[in-house]
Amino acid sequence: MIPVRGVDGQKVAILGLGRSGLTAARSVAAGGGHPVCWDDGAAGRERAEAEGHELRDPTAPGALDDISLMVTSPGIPHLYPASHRAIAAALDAGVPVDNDIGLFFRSLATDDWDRFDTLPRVVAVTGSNGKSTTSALIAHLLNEAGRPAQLAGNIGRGVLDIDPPEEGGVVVLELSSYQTELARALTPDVAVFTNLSPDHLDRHGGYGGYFAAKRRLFAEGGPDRAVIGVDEVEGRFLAGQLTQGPADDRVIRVSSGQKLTGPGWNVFARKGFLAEYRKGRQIGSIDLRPIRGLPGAHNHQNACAAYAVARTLGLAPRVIEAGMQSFAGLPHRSQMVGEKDGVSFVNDSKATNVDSAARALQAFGRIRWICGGLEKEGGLGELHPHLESVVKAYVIGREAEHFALELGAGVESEVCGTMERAVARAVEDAQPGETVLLAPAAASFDQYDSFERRGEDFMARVRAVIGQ
Ligand code: UMA
Ligand code: ADP
Repeated sequence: MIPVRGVDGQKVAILGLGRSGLTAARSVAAGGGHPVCWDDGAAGRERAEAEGHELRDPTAPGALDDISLMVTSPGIPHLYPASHRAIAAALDAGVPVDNDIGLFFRSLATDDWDRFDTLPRVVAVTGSNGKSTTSALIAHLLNEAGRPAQLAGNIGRGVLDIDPPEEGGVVVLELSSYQTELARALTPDVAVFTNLSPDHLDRHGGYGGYFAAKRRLFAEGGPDRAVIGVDEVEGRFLAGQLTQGPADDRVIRVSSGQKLTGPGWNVFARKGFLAEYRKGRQIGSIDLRPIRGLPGAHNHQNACAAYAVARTLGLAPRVIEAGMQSFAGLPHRSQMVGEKDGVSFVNDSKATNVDSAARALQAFGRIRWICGGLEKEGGLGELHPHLESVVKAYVIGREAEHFALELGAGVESEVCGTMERAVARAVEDAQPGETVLLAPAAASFDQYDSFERRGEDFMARVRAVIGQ
Protein backbone atom coordinates (compact mmCIF):
# COMPACT_ATOMS: atom_id res chain seq x y z
CA MET A 1 0.00 0.00 0.00
CA ILE A 2 1.11 3.59 -0.67
CA PRO A 3 0.48 5.79 2.43
CA VAL A 4 -0.95 9.16 1.35
CA ARG A 5 1.34 12.13 2.03
CA GLY A 6 0.26 15.48 3.36
CA VAL A 7 -2.84 14.31 5.24
CA ASP A 8 -1.31 13.74 8.69
CA GLY A 9 -3.82 14.71 11.36
CA GLN A 10 -6.40 15.80 8.76
CA LYS A 11 -9.92 14.59 8.05
CA VAL A 12 -10.39 13.44 4.46
CA ALA A 13 -13.84 12.74 3.01
CA ILE A 14 -13.92 9.56 0.88
CA LEU A 15 -16.86 9.40 -1.55
CA GLY A 16 -17.69 5.98 -3.04
CA LEU A 17 -16.53 2.84 -1.28
CA GLY A 18 -15.77 0.45 -4.11
CA ARG A 19 -12.28 -0.65 -5.13
CA SER A 20 -10.74 2.81 -5.43
CA GLY A 21 -12.57 4.37 -2.47
CA LEU A 22 -11.78 1.66 0.07
CA THR A 23 -8.15 1.55 -1.01
CA ALA A 24 -7.97 5.34 -0.68
CA ALA A 25 -9.48 5.20 2.83
CA ARG A 26 -6.84 2.66 3.93
CA SER A 27 -4.01 4.70 2.41
CA VAL A 28 -5.21 7.95 4.00
CA ALA A 29 -5.27 6.18 7.39
CA ALA A 30 -1.78 4.76 6.72
CA GLY A 31 -0.58 8.32 6.04
CA GLY A 32 -1.83 9.49 9.45
CA GLY A 33 -5.08 11.01 8.14
CA HIS A 34 -8.60 10.26 9.29
CA PRO A 35 -10.90 9.01 6.50
CA VAL A 36 -14.55 10.03 6.79
CA CYS A 37 -16.39 7.73 4.41
CA TRP A 38 -19.63 7.81 2.42
CA ASP A 39 -21.35 5.72 -0.23
CA ASP A 40 -24.90 6.15 -1.50
CA GLY A 41 -25.28 2.37 -1.37
CA ALA A 42 -25.70 0.48 1.89
CA ALA A 43 -23.29 -2.26 0.75
CA GLY A 44 -20.44 0.25 0.35
CA ARG A 45 -21.11 1.76 3.77
CA GLU A 46 -21.12 -1.70 5.35
CA ARG A 47 -17.75 -2.51 3.75
CA ALA A 48 -16.21 0.64 5.23
CA GLU A 49 -17.80 0.10 8.63
CA ALA A 50 -16.46 -3.45 8.72
CA GLU A 51 -12.98 -1.95 8.34
CA GLY A 52 -13.64 0.44 11.23
CA HIS A 53 -13.91 3.67 9.20
CA GLU A 54 -16.15 6.55 10.30
CA LEU A 55 -19.25 7.11 8.15
CA ARG A 56 -20.69 10.55 7.44
CA ASP A 57 -23.01 11.89 4.72
CA PRO A 58 -21.05 14.82 3.20
CA THR A 59 -24.29 16.59 2.24
CA ALA A 60 -25.52 16.84 5.85
CA PRO A 61 -25.39 20.38 7.28
CA GLY A 62 -21.89 21.20 8.60
CA ALA A 63 -20.53 17.81 7.46
CA LEU A 64 -17.66 19.39 5.52
CA ASP A 65 -16.64 21.94 8.17
CA ASP A 66 -13.61 19.96 9.41
CA ILE A 67 -12.77 18.30 6.09
CA SER A 68 -9.55 19.32 4.30
CA LEU A 69 -9.95 17.25 1.12
CA MET A 70 -12.57 15.15 -0.68
CA VAL A 71 -11.47 12.02 -2.56
CA THR A 72 -14.05 10.74 -5.03
CA SER A 73 -14.40 7.54 -7.09
CA PRO A 74 -14.27 7.41 -10.91
CA GLY A 75 -17.81 6.05 -11.32
CA ILE A 76 -19.31 9.10 -9.54
CA PRO A 77 -19.96 12.03 -11.91
CA HIS A 78 -17.93 15.08 -10.89
CA LEU A 79 -18.89 17.41 -13.74
CA TYR A 80 -21.25 16.03 -16.42
CA PRO A 81 -24.07 15.22 -16.80
CA ALA A 82 -24.14 16.93 -13.35
CA SER A 83 -21.82 16.96 -10.34
CA HIS A 84 -22.84 14.49 -7.67
CA ARG A 85 -24.47 16.50 -4.88
CA ALA A 86 -21.66 15.71 -2.39
CA ILE A 87 -19.03 16.93 -4.88
CA ALA A 88 -21.10 20.04 -5.57
CA ALA A 89 -21.24 20.64 -1.79
CA ALA A 90 -17.45 20.30 -1.48
CA LEU A 91 -16.85 22.69 -4.37
CA ASP A 92 -19.25 25.22 -2.82
CA ALA A 93 -17.51 24.86 0.56
CA GLY A 94 -14.05 25.42 -0.98
CA VAL A 95 -12.95 21.85 -0.16
CA PRO A 96 -10.49 20.59 -2.83
CA VAL A 97 -11.70 17.50 -4.72
CA ASP A 98 -9.17 14.89 -5.87
CA ASN A 99 -9.12 11.17 -6.66
CA ASP A 100 -6.85 8.22 -5.85
CA ILE A 101 -4.73 8.95 -8.93
CA GLY A 102 -3.89 12.47 -7.70
CA LEU A 103 -3.05 11.11 -4.24
CA PHE A 104 -0.88 8.40 -5.80
CA PHE A 105 1.26 10.82 -7.79
CA ARG A 106 1.81 13.13 -4.85
CA SER A 107 2.65 10.24 -2.48
CA LEU A 108 4.74 7.77 -4.47
CA ALA A 109 8.29 9.09 -4.07
CA THR A 110 9.81 8.57 -0.60
CA ASP A 111 13.14 9.40 1.09
CA ASP A 112 14.20 5.78 0.42
CA TRP A 113 14.54 6.69 -3.23
CA ASP A 114 17.69 8.73 -2.38
CA ARG A 115 19.64 5.49 -1.97
CA PHE A 116 18.42 3.99 -5.28
CA ASP A 117 20.77 4.00 -8.28
CA THR A 118 17.83 3.43 -10.63
CA LEU A 119 14.72 5.35 -9.64
CA PRO A 120 11.28 3.76 -9.95
CA ARG A 121 9.33 4.87 -13.02
CA VAL A 122 5.62 5.28 -13.68
CA VAL A 123 4.04 4.45 -17.03
CA ALA A 124 0.44 5.60 -17.52
CA VAL A 125 -1.73 4.35 -20.39
CA THR A 126 -4.90 6.02 -21.63
CA GLY A 127 -7.00 5.92 -24.83
CA SER A 128 -10.40 4.60 -25.89
CA ASN A 129 -9.52 0.99 -26.69
CA GLY A 130 -6.60 -1.29 -25.94
CA LYS A 131 -5.66 0.27 -22.58
CA SER A 132 -5.90 -2.97 -20.61
CA THR A 133 -4.11 -5.05 -23.22
CA THR A 134 -1.34 -2.49 -23.68
CA SER A 135 -0.84 -1.99 -19.92
CA ALA A 136 -0.78 -5.73 -19.23
CA LEU A 137 1.64 -6.29 -22.11
CA ILE A 138 4.02 -3.58 -20.85
CA ALA A 139 4.03 -5.11 -17.35
CA HIS A 140 4.57 -8.57 -18.84
CA LEU A 141 7.50 -7.45 -21.04
CA LEU A 142 9.19 -5.78 -18.07
CA ASN A 143 8.67 -8.68 -15.68
CA GLU A 144 9.92 -11.18 -18.27
CA ALA A 145 13.02 -9.03 -18.72
CA GLY A 146 13.67 -9.13 -14.95
CA ARG A 147 12.49 -5.57 -14.31
CA PRO A 148 9.86 -5.76 -11.52
CA ALA A 149 6.60 -4.19 -12.70
CA GLN A 150 3.25 -3.74 -10.95
CA LEU A 151 -0.05 -3.17 -12.76
CA ALA A 152 -2.94 -1.10 -11.34
CA GLY A 153 -5.64 1.47 -12.11
CA ASN A 154 -8.69 1.07 -14.32
CA ILE A 155 -7.63 -2.51 -15.00
CA GLY A 156 -9.15 -3.41 -11.62
CA ARG A 157 -6.71 -2.63 -8.79
CA GLY A 158 -6.84 0.67 -6.92
CA VAL A 159 -3.56 2.49 -7.61
CA LEU A 160 -2.83 3.08 -3.91
CA ASP A 161 -2.98 -0.68 -3.35
CA ILE A 162 0.41 -1.39 -4.95
CA ASP A 163 3.54 -2.11 -2.92
CA PRO A 164 6.00 0.80 -2.65
CA PRO A 165 8.28 0.23 -5.65
CA GLU A 166 11.82 -0.97 -5.06
CA GLU A 167 15.01 0.08 -6.87
CA GLY A 168 14.37 0.08 -10.62
CA GLY A 169 10.72 -0.94 -10.19
CA VAL A 170 8.10 0.18 -12.70
CA VAL A 171 4.45 0.94 -11.97
CA VAL A 172 2.13 0.57 -14.97
CA LEU A 173 -1.20 2.37 -14.60
CA GLU A 174 -4.21 2.01 -16.86
CA LEU A 175 -6.10 5.31 -16.60
CA SER A 176 -9.62 6.05 -17.79
CA SER A 177 -10.91 9.46 -18.84
CA TYR A 178 -12.90 9.58 -15.57
CA GLN A 179 -9.61 9.34 -13.69
CA THR A 180 -7.44 11.66 -15.79
CA GLU A 181 -10.08 14.40 -15.89
CA LEU A 182 -10.06 14.96 -12.13
CA ALA A 183 -6.63 14.02 -10.71
CA ARG A 184 -4.87 17.06 -9.20
CA ALA A 185 -1.42 15.56 -9.85
CA LEU A 186 -0.64 13.62 -13.05
CA THR A 187 3.10 13.15 -13.39
CA PRO A 188 3.98 9.85 -15.09
CA ASP A 189 7.46 9.39 -16.51
CA VAL A 190 6.05 7.79 -19.66
CA ALA A 191 2.51 8.47 -20.91
CA VAL A 192 0.72 6.47 -23.61
CA PHE A 193 -2.27 7.41 -25.78
CA THR A 194 -3.51 4.36 -27.68
CA ASN A 195 -6.31 5.76 -29.88
CA LEU A 196 -9.55 7.74 -29.72
CA SER A 197 -13.14 6.82 -30.61
CA PRO A 198 -16.42 7.94 -29.00
CA ASP A 199 -17.10 6.54 -25.50
CA HIS A 200 -18.44 7.89 -22.17
CA LEU A 201 -19.54 11.09 -23.92
CA ASP A 202 -22.26 11.82 -21.34
CA ARG A 203 -19.56 12.12 -18.65
CA HIS A 204 -17.45 14.59 -20.60
CA GLY A 205 -20.00 16.87 -22.26
CA GLY A 206 -19.20 15.45 -25.72
CA TYR A 207 -16.23 14.33 -27.80
CA GLY A 208 -14.13 17.46 -27.24
CA GLY A 209 -14.47 17.09 -23.47
CA TYR A 210 -13.60 13.39 -23.70
CA PHE A 211 -10.38 14.16 -25.62
CA ALA A 212 -9.54 17.02 -23.25
CA ALA A 213 -9.88 14.66 -20.25
CA LYS A 214 -7.36 12.24 -21.80
CA ARG A 215 -5.07 15.07 -22.93
CA ARG A 216 -4.50 16.13 -19.31
CA LEU A 217 -2.20 13.12 -18.89
CA PHE A 218 0.24 14.77 -21.30
CA ALA A 219 -0.36 18.41 -20.50
CA GLU A 220 -0.38 18.50 -16.69
CA GLY A 221 2.90 16.89 -15.70
CA GLY A 222 4.96 16.90 -18.88
CA PRO A 223 6.10 13.26 -19.09
CA ASP A 224 9.69 12.58 -20.18
CA ARG A 225 8.32 10.45 -23.00
CA ALA A 226 4.95 10.37 -24.72
CA VAL A 227 3.94 7.38 -26.84
CA ILE A 228 1.10 8.51 -29.08
CA GLY A 229 -1.11 6.55 -31.48
CA VAL A 230 -1.40 8.77 -34.55
CA ASP A 231 -4.07 6.89 -36.49
CA GLU A 232 -6.71 9.50 -35.61
CA VAL A 233 -6.55 13.26 -36.01
CA GLU A 234 -6.58 13.78 -32.22
CA GLY A 235 -3.43 11.66 -31.79
CA ARG A 236 -1.66 13.50 -34.62
CA PHE A 237 -2.60 16.83 -33.06
CA LEU A 238 -1.42 15.77 -29.61
CA ALA A 239 1.89 14.43 -30.94
CA GLY A 240 2.42 17.68 -32.84
CA GLN A 241 1.66 19.79 -29.78
CA LEU A 242 4.16 17.91 -27.62
CA THR A 243 6.96 17.93 -30.19
CA GLN A 244 9.61 20.68 -29.98
CA GLY A 245 11.00 20.07 -33.47
CA PRO A 246 11.28 17.44 -36.21
CA ALA A 247 14.08 15.47 -34.49
CA ASP A 248 12.58 15.63 -30.97
CA ASP A 249 12.48 12.05 -29.73
CA ARG A 250 10.53 12.68 -26.54
CA VAL A 251 7.44 11.81 -28.58
CA ILE A 252 7.25 8.32 -30.07
CA ARG A 253 4.60 8.06 -32.79
CA VAL A 254 2.79 4.75 -33.15
CA SER A 255 0.61 3.46 -35.96
CA SER A 256 -1.12 0.30 -37.04
CA GLY A 257 -1.24 0.58 -40.81
CA GLN A 258 0.80 3.69 -41.68
CA LYS A 259 4.50 3.62 -42.52
CA LEU A 260 6.12 6.25 -40.27
CA THR A 261 9.67 6.97 -41.35
CA GLY A 262 9.95 10.66 -40.42
CA PRO A 263 12.87 12.24 -38.57
CA GLY A 264 11.71 11.51 -34.99
CA TRP A 265 11.14 8.20 -33.22
CA ASN A 266 8.44 5.96 -34.71
CA VAL A 267 7.06 2.46 -34.19
CA PHE A 268 4.52 1.05 -36.61
CA ALA A 269 3.00 -2.23 -37.73
CA ARG A 270 2.14 -3.11 -41.32
CA LYS A 271 1.10 -6.46 -42.76
CA GLY A 272 1.95 -8.15 -39.47
CA PHE A 273 5.47 -6.70 -39.06
CA LEU A 274 6.43 -4.20 -36.38
CA ALA A 275 9.19 -1.74 -37.30
CA GLU A 276 11.07 0.81 -35.19
CA TYR A 277 12.52 3.83 -37.00
CA ARG A 278 14.68 6.52 -35.45
CA LYS A 279 15.91 9.57 -37.34
CA GLY A 280 14.66 7.96 -40.57
CA ARG A 281 16.58 4.67 -40.10
CA GLN A 282 15.17 1.30 -39.18
CA ILE A 283 16.65 -0.06 -35.97
CA GLY A 284 14.35 -2.93 -35.01
CA SER A 285 11.64 -5.22 -36.37
CA ILE A 286 9.45 -8.03 -35.11
CA ASP A 287 7.27 -10.50 -37.02
CA LEU A 288 4.02 -10.23 -35.05
CA ARG A 289 2.12 -12.82 -37.09
CA PRO A 290 3.08 -15.89 -35.04
CA ILE A 291 2.40 -14.16 -31.69
CA ARG A 292 -0.78 -15.87 -30.60
CA GLY A 293 -1.62 -13.55 -27.69
CA LEU A 294 -1.79 -10.49 -30.00
CA PRO A 295 -3.96 -11.31 -33.03
CA GLY A 296 -5.19 -8.64 -35.44
CA ALA A 297 -4.27 -5.10 -36.46
CA HIS A 298 -5.79 -3.67 -33.25
CA ASN A 299 -3.49 -5.81 -31.12
CA HIS A 300 -0.57 -4.85 -33.36
CA GLN A 301 -1.28 -1.25 -32.38
CA ASN A 302 -1.11 -2.32 -28.73
CA ALA A 303 2.12 -4.23 -29.45
CA CYS A 304 3.69 -1.11 -31.01
CA ALA A 305 2.77 1.07 -28.01
CA ALA A 306 4.10 -1.49 -25.52
CA TYR A 307 7.27 -1.95 -27.60
CA ALA A 308 7.86 1.82 -27.59
CA VAL A 309 7.48 1.98 -23.79
CA ALA A 310 9.80 -0.98 -23.29
CA ARG A 311 12.42 0.66 -25.55
CA THR A 312 12.27 3.91 -23.58
CA LEU A 313 12.89 1.85 -20.43
CA GLY A 314 15.99 0.33 -21.99
CA LEU A 315 14.86 -3.12 -23.19
CA ALA A 316 16.50 -4.48 -26.35
CA PRO A 317 14.31 -5.41 -29.36
CA ARG A 318 15.14 -9.13 -29.07
CA VAL A 319 14.22 -9.16 -25.36
CA ILE A 320 10.89 -7.47 -26.19
CA GLU A 321 10.21 -9.98 -28.96
CA ALA A 322 10.79 -12.90 -26.55
CA GLY A 323 8.43 -11.29 -24.02
CA MET A 324 5.70 -10.82 -26.63
CA GLN A 325 5.90 -14.47 -27.58
CA SER A 326 5.03 -15.54 -24.05
CA PHE A 327 2.18 -13.00 -23.64
CA ALA A 328 -1.04 -14.97 -23.25
CA GLY A 329 -3.35 -11.98 -23.84
CA LEU A 330 -6.08 -10.93 -21.43
CA PRO A 331 -9.22 -12.94 -20.75
CA HIS A 332 -12.20 -11.96 -22.94
CA ARG A 333 -10.10 -9.92 -25.42
CA SER A 334 -9.34 -11.95 -28.56
CA GLN A 335 -8.64 -14.83 -26.16
CA MET A 336 -7.71 -18.11 -27.83
CA VAL A 337 -9.77 -20.79 -26.07
CA GLY A 338 -8.55 -23.79 -28.04
CA GLU A 339 -8.58 -25.66 -31.31
CA LYS A 340 -10.16 -28.87 -32.56
CA ASP A 341 -10.11 -30.45 -36.02
CA GLY A 342 -8.59 -27.29 -37.50
CA VAL A 343 -11.27 -25.00 -36.01
CA SER A 344 -10.13 -22.22 -33.62
CA PHE A 345 -12.30 -20.85 -30.82
CA VAL A 346 -11.84 -17.21 -29.74
CA ASN A 347 -13.50 -15.31 -26.88
CA ASP A 348 -13.80 -11.52 -27.35
CA SER A 349 -16.70 -10.99 -24.95
CA LYS A 350 -15.22 -7.53 -24.14
CA ALA A 351 -16.32 -6.47 -27.64
CA THR A 352 -19.38 -4.86 -26.10
CA ASN A 353 -19.77 -2.24 -28.81
CA VAL A 354 -19.77 -2.10 -32.58
CA ASP A 355 -16.26 -0.63 -32.90
CA SER A 356 -14.47 -3.32 -30.88
CA ALA A 357 -16.49 -6.11 -32.59
CA ALA A 358 -15.52 -4.66 -35.99
CA ARG A 359 -11.83 -4.88 -34.97
CA ALA A 360 -12.26 -8.50 -33.91
CA LEU A 361 -13.95 -9.36 -37.23
CA GLN A 362 -10.95 -7.89 -39.08
CA ALA A 363 -8.52 -10.00 -37.05
CA PHE A 364 -9.57 -13.45 -38.29
CA GLY A 365 -10.27 -15.23 -41.58
CA ARG A 366 -13.41 -17.32 -42.12
CA ILE A 367 -15.55 -16.62 -39.06
CA ARG A 368 -18.49 -18.41 -37.43
CA TRP A 369 -19.62 -15.34 -35.50
CA ILE A 370 -21.53 -15.51 -32.21
CA CYS A 371 -23.06 -12.09 -31.64
CA GLY A 372 -26.01 -10.28 -30.09
CA GLY A 373 -27.15 -9.11 -26.67
CA LEU A 374 -28.24 -5.72 -25.41
CA GLU A 375 -27.72 -3.45 -28.38
CA LYS A 376 -26.13 -0.02 -27.84
CA GLU A 377 -27.25 3.29 -29.34
CA GLY A 378 -26.39 3.89 -32.96
CA GLY A 379 -27.38 0.51 -34.44
CA LEU A 380 -25.21 -2.02 -36.27
CA GLY A 381 -24.62 -0.03 -39.47
CA GLU A 382 -20.90 0.44 -38.77
CA LEU A 383 -20.45 -3.34 -38.83
CA HIS A 384 -21.63 -3.82 -42.42
CA PRO A 385 -18.25 -3.07 -44.08
CA HIS A 386 -16.60 -5.69 -41.84
CA LEU A 387 -18.88 -8.66 -42.48
CA GLU A 388 -16.95 -10.08 -45.45
CA SER A 389 -15.05 -12.56 -43.29
CA VAL A 390 -18.23 -13.84 -41.64
CA VAL A 391 -19.37 -17.20 -43.01
CA LYS A 392 -22.42 -17.18 -40.77
CA ALA A 393 -23.72 -15.34 -37.69
CA TYR A 394 -25.23 -17.20 -34.72
CA VAL A 395 -27.30 -14.64 -32.85
CA ILE A 396 -27.90 -14.73 -29.09
CA GLY A 397 -29.75 -12.45 -26.69
CA ARG A 398 -33.33 -11.65 -25.78
CA GLU A 399 -33.70 -9.53 -28.91
CA ALA A 400 -31.89 -12.01 -31.15
CA GLU A 401 -34.47 -11.87 -33.94
CA HIS A 402 -34.30 -8.09 -34.14
CA PHE A 403 -30.49 -8.19 -34.03
CA ALA A 404 -30.41 -10.71 -36.90
CA LEU A 405 -32.76 -8.53 -38.94
CA GLU A 406 -30.48 -5.54 -38.41
CA LEU A 407 -27.47 -7.50 -39.63
CA GLY A 408 -29.32 -7.58 -42.93
CA ALA A 409 -29.27 -9.84 -45.95
CA GLY A 410 -25.53 -9.35 -46.50
CA VAL A 411 -24.72 -12.12 -44.06
CA GLU A 412 -26.34 -15.49 -43.38
CA SER A 413 -27.62 -15.55 -39.81
CA GLU A 414 -29.39 -18.00 -37.52
CA VAL A 415 -31.37 -16.92 -34.48
CA CYS A 416 -30.05 -19.10 -31.63
CA GLY A 417 -31.13 -17.13 -28.55
CA THR A 418 -28.86 -18.88 -26.06
CA MET A 419 -25.09 -19.35 -25.89
CA GLU A 420 -25.63 -23.09 -25.53
CA ARG A 421 -27.41 -23.34 -28.87
CA ALA A 422 -25.11 -20.86 -30.62
CA VAL A 423 -21.96 -22.79 -29.69
CA ALA A 424 -23.56 -26.14 -30.59
CA ARG A 425 -24.73 -24.88 -34.01
CA ALA A 426 -21.42 -23.15 -34.80
CA VAL A 427 -19.50 -26.32 -33.91
CA GLU A 428 -21.76 -28.43 -36.13
CA ASP A 429 -21.22 -26.10 -39.09
CA ALA A 430 -17.52 -25.19 -38.68
CA GLN A 431 -15.01 -26.41 -41.27
CA PRO A 432 -11.22 -26.77 -40.86
CA GLY A 433 -9.48 -23.38 -41.10
CA GLU A 434 -12.44 -21.48 -39.67
CA THR A 435 -12.72 -19.54 -36.39
CA VAL A 436 -15.68 -19.63 -34.02
CA LEU A 437 -15.60 -16.09 -32.58
CA LEU A 438 -17.64 -14.61 -29.74
CA ALA A 439 -17.60 -10.83 -30.37
CA PRO A 440 -21.13 -9.77 -29.43
CA ALA A 441 -21.17 -6.07 -30.51
CA ALA A 442 -23.58 -5.64 -27.61
CA ALA A 443 -23.71 -5.48 -23.82
CA SER A 444 -24.37 -8.67 -21.88
CA PHE A 445 -26.89 -7.48 -19.31
CA ASP A 446 -29.97 -9.02 -20.97
CA GLN A 447 -28.63 -12.51 -20.18
CA TYR A 448 -25.57 -12.11 -17.91
CA ASP A 449 -24.27 -9.99 -14.98
CA SER A 450 -21.21 -8.88 -16.94
CA PHE A 451 -19.16 -9.44 -20.08
CA GLU A 452 -16.88 -11.68 -17.98
CA ARG A 453 -19.74 -14.09 -17.12
CA ARG A 454 -20.77 -14.19 -20.80
CA GLY A 455 -17.20 -15.00 -21.87
CA GLU A 456 -16.89 -17.68 -19.19
CA ASP A 457 -20.14 -19.29 -20.36
CA PHE A 458 -18.83 -19.36 -23.95
CA MET A 459 -15.51 -20.87 -22.87
CA ALA A 460 -17.11 -23.53 -20.66
CA ARG A 461 -19.35 -24.65 -23.53
CA VAL A 462 -16.48 -24.66 -26.01
CA ARG A 463 -14.24 -26.62 -23.64
CA ALA A 464 -16.99 -29.20 -23.13
CA VAL A 465 -17.05 -29.72 -26.90
CA ILE A 466 -13.31 -29.69 -27.62
CA GLY A 467 -12.32 -31.46 -24.39
CA GLN A 468 -9.53 -29.04 -23.34
N1 UMA B 1 -21.49 5.31 -5.82
C1 UMA B 1 -22.09 6.29 -5.03
N2 UMA B 1 -22.81 7.26 -5.65
C2 UMA B 1 -22.96 7.30 -7.01
C3 UMA B 1 -22.34 6.31 -7.80
C4 UMA B 1 -21.60 5.32 -7.16
O1 UMA B 1 -21.97 6.26 -3.81
O2 UMA B 1 -23.63 8.22 -7.51
C5 UMA B 1 -20.73 4.26 -5.14
C6 UMA B 1 -21.28 2.88 -5.43
O3 UMA B 1 -22.35 2.55 -4.57
C7 UMA B 1 -20.07 1.99 -5.24
C8 UMA B 1 -18.90 2.91 -5.54
O4 UMA B 1 -19.40 4.24 -5.65
O5 UMA B 1 -19.94 1.48 -3.93
C9 UMA B 1 -18.31 2.47 -6.85
O6 UMA B 1 -17.34 3.37 -7.31
P1 UMA B 1 -16.80 3.21 -8.80
O7 UMA B 1 -17.96 3.02 -9.74
O8 UMA B 1 -15.89 4.32 -9.10
O9 UMA B 1 -16.08 1.77 -8.77
P2 UMA B 1 -14.72 1.25 -8.15
O10 UMA B 1 -15.02 -0.10 -7.58
O11 UMA B 1 -14.06 2.22 -7.26
O12 UMA B 1 -13.92 0.99 -9.48
C10 UMA B 1 -13.20 2.06 -10.07
C11 UMA B 1 -13.39 1.98 -11.60
N3 UMA B 1 -14.82 2.09 -11.92
C12 UMA B 1 -15.28 2.98 -12.80
O13 UMA B 1 -14.56 3.76 -13.40
C13 UMA B 1 -16.75 3.00 -13.06
C14 UMA B 1 -12.86 0.64 -12.10
O14 UMA B 1 -12.92 0.64 -13.54
C15 UMA B 1 -11.40 0.48 -11.68
O15 UMA B 1 -10.96 -0.81 -12.08
C16 UMA B 1 -11.28 0.63 -10.17
O16 UMA B 1 -11.82 1.91 -9.77
C17 UMA B 1 -9.83 0.57 -9.68
O17 UMA B 1 -9.10 1.68 -10.16
C18 UMA B 1 -13.97 -0.18 -14.10
C19 UMA B 1 -14.69 0.54 -15.23
O18 UMA B 1 -15.81 0.16 -15.55
C20 UMA B 1 -13.37 -1.46 -14.68
N4 UMA B 1 -14.07 1.56 -15.86
C21 UMA B 1 -14.65 2.25 -16.97
C22 UMA B 1 -14.30 1.56 -18.29
O19 UMA B 1 -13.30 0.79 -18.32
O20 UMA B 1 -15.00 1.81 -19.30
C23 UMA B 1 -14.10 3.68 -17.04
P1 ADP C 1 -9.76 -1.03 -22.83
O1 ADP C 1 -9.07 -1.32 -21.53
O2 ADP C 1 -9.32 0.29 -23.42
O3 ADP C 1 -11.24 -1.23 -22.80
P2 ADP C 1 -9.07 -3.68 -23.83
O4 ADP C 1 -7.66 -4.06 -24.06
O5 ADP C 1 -9.76 -4.21 -22.62
O6 ADP C 1 -9.18 -2.10 -23.89
O7 ADP C 1 -9.94 -4.11 -25.11
C1 ADP C 1 -11.34 -3.75 -25.17
C2 ADP C 1 -11.97 -4.23 -26.48
O8 ADP C 1 -11.38 -3.53 -27.58
C3 ADP C 1 -11.77 -5.73 -26.79
O9 ADP C 1 -12.90 -6.17 -27.50
C4 ADP C 1 -10.53 -5.74 -27.64
O10 ADP C 1 -10.49 -6.87 -28.51
C5 ADP C 1 -10.64 -4.41 -28.42
N1 ADP C 1 -9.32 -3.78 -28.62
C6 ADP C 1 -8.16 -4.08 -27.98
N2 ADP C 1 -7.16 -3.27 -28.43
C7 ADP C 1 -7.71 -2.42 -29.33
C8 ADP C 1 -7.20 -1.34 -30.12
N3 ADP C 1 -5.92 -0.97 -30.07
N4 ADP C 1 -8.08 -0.70 -30.94
C9 ADP C 1 -9.38 -1.06 -31.00
N5 ADP C 1 -9.92 -2.09 -30.29
C10 ADP C 1 -9.10 -2.75 -29.46
